[in-house]
Amino acid sequence: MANFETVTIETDLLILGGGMASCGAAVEAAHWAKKNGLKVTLVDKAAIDRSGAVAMGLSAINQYVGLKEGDNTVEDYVNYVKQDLMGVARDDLVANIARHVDSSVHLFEKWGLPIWKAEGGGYVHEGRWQLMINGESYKVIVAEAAKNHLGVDNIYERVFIVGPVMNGDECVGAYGFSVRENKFYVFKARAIMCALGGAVHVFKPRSTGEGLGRAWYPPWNSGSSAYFTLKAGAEMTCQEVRFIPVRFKDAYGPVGAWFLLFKSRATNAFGGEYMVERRPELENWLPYGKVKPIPANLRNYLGMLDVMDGKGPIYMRTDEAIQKIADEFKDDPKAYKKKMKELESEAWEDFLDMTISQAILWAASDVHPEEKSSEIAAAEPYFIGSHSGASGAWVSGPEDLAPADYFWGYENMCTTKGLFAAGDATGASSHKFSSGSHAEGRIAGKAAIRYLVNENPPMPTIDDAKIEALKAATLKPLDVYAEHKDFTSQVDVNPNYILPKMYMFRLQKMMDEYAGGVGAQFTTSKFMCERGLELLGILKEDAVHLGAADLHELMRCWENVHRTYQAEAHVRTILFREETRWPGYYFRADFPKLDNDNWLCFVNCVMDPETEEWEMLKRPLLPMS
Ligand code: SFD
Ligand code: AMP
Repeated sequence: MANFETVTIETDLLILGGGMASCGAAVEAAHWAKKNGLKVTLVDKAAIDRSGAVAMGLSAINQYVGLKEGDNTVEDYVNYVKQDLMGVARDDLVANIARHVDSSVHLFEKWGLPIWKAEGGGYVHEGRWQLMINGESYKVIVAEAAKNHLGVDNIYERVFIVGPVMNGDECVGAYGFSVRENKFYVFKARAIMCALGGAVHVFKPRSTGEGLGRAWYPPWNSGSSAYFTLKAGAEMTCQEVRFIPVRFKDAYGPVGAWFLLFKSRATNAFGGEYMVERRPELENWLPYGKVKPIPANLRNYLGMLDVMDGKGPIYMRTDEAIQKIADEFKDDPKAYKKKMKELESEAWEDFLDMTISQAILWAASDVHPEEKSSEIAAAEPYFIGSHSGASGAWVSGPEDLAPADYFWGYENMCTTKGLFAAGDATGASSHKFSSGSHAEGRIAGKAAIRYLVNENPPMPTIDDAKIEALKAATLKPLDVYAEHKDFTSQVDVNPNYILPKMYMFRLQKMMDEYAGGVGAQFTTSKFMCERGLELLGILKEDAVHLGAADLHELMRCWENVHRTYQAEAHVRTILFREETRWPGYYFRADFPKLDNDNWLCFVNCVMDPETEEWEMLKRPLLPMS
């Protein structure tokens, strides 16, 4: 076996991941831990200054309720989220985040994040819930606060978490390895918070050759939250609710600022506006087809109908939108010129703040947004419980809001005792985005400390033999590669192992073809899902033959194992829900309609961590208490 030192760390609360939710958890948990003499430790596969989805920065904060300003109520936000998800969301979880999110935003501002201010005072809104920011350094600012509260000695960077350490049905820690040194890590903890992000590259991306790796959500979020919680025996929810973002084509520039701030139209190649011409289609999806704003998946769907009718490409009319705003100043040439300059720079900054590659693509292809429209397209599916998807762990709500069936003692605790989750790792509480994920992390971090204080669980003991077995399994791809690499002259073609990239291509191909990816026009059926599961089963058998030449490839191997479990949870749940509830995200060709009588409910699943047998469950949608 590869020669790796084993490093064991004991802590009271272990925070997994260093993204928005974890940085929120760190700040809050550190505060309460200090009062109670407890230790909090955080682990990230990368460096927290630039890790996770906000690594490149963001140009907007998408959840701000404005409670102090009297702009909206918590109920307004709950209604918005529920409507956008075609009726399927946990009111108690969404409300809990909505009532705390503004304070996270105020903290960001206090820590130095520049939020745009209107001339008469107050924040500049992109839309009803969204604030414009100069967010290139957003993550650096949020990470700095987490570091200051936790202390850098309690932060482990560049340590990849492979999975949970279980004692029976209790989660007692996590294990993983350094991606820079030959070290195997075991973290023993009395409570654990999982916030390892969403999942990208489970489906075949649109770019498979040149541009491979470019995706909307970060490719380094690879399904670790789903794997960790599933392997800890936690119940999962909404695993069918993937997110398909419509984005500027090929470099995935965001559309929110264009639709909401610049009030741009999107039109097909014939100049027709699908949101207007296809309006009658919305009658087929009532009551959600009639709500405002029209749910994201239905907006997608109307555009997709145009594409399927051969009316593509679809264009964002940036030129027209900019011109329309500037025209208000056309009687004053000096003011007009100034406004044009300002709009032009806002257009570029929107991308430079969070999707730099889109600005590069514009520059490389001679696009002047004030002169020329740009193509937009529906992207490949992503798993992201914090945005407009909903997949994640099924967690307890807060005592004052959750109905009895949704409450088991501590906010954001999974159905596995002592394991908490937040951000992309929790389901049925969509539209939290960066700010809501931070707020949810704070909620979970505080609840985890309360759990430690109230229940005082013992520091776990973990059998040495179990640690050795986990270590051997974790490092196996290095051994497989070392043993067989000289069998062929070409390292990527070898009958004795499969390299992580090949494995990923295989996973992506089957998900694309059988589970409704871009290549299948987002369409699947019972028979396609069943065949997909058969092929996934064979892929899982082959995972033991993954080979890794170095630490980086070892990480790639485990990322792909994590993706596989996210994929399986997804296909099983799509198969179980016999209706089409989110056209524009996916279609069940054999059940092409909404079925509110039978399926206005959550679909949950649990995987037995040992036998890996799955149980599918229906859970009722209950209002807040
Ligand atoms: O415009 C392991 N998001 C947006 N949110 C906004 O508020 N405004 C926007 O403008 C947003 N847009 C946007 C967004 C994201 C991206 C990528 C783009 C545009 C291009 C969404 C938010 O970013 C998102 O909701 C939150 O970041 C979610 O927070 P969290 O904590 O659940 O996930 P994370 O921040 O990605 O952090 C994950 C962490 O886990 C680590 N990790 N560590 C150890 N071992 C492993 N195995 C690990 N696997 C992952 C990561 O390194 C990271 O630290 S817009 O498009 O809507
Ligand atoms: P996006 O850039 O698509 O992630 O959008 C940012 C925010 O604006 C999210 O809260 C979206 O739900 C919202 N949004 C984007 N486009 C629209 C639209 N056409 N109508 C209403 N809300 C939108």
